[in-house]
Amino acid sequence: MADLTLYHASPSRSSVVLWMLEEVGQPYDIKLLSLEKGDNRQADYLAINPMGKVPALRHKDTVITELAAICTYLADEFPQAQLNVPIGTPRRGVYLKWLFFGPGCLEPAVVDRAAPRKEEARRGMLGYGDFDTTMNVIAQAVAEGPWLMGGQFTAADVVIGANLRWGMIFKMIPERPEFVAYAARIAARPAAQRADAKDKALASR
Ligand SMILES: N[C@@H](CCC(=O)N[C@@H](CS)C(=O)NCC(=O)O)C(=O)O
Repeated sequence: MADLTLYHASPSRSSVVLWMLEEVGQPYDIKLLSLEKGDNRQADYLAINPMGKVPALRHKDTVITELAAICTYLADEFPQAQLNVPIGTPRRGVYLKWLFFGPGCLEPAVVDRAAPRKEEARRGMLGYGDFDTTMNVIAQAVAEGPWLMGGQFTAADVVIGANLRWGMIFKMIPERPEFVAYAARIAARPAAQRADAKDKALASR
């Protein structure tokens, strides 16, 4: 049994952590849940994540939830994979900005657009401001690339990149040339390819 166990539904937001685990390269087990059958609402899983959501990651005796937190944790815990920017480096501030930008700005901007409110919220009330500004900020960062932190691929690319990839597949994010080129760079990564293949096999079970 590996020290790391991913509670996963295939495909879902936990697929982001599956990719991250492939980037990290440490052994891990998968506990597959069916959201359709409501496995995530059963008492044994609610004891792991009371939110009833995937992903959750067990590392030894500790359970971590929230995909951006899990990716940040894995990058710091296994620095040999060089997916983090270490404490003590000012650039870490920028790296953390992108890790928080995923769940704090990108995801709410995309979800709000897909499921709009009856009454439009004031820009100042929304943490992401507005959809177009959010997209422009990311487009500029990935255009400079190849990765969000320049030459170094990091956990921030997993968090933001997965969201862009899925968002474009589901037509929730515009296929801007900067995003398409960034997604192609991601798709060429062996770890992303391994994760995609594993997820496909798991989904067909
Ligand atoms: N804030 C969570 C969101 C996780 C999430 O919404 N997961 C979905 C799958 S994509 C889920 O578990 N849905 C099942 C449900 O809510 O019943 C994260 O970023 O990890």
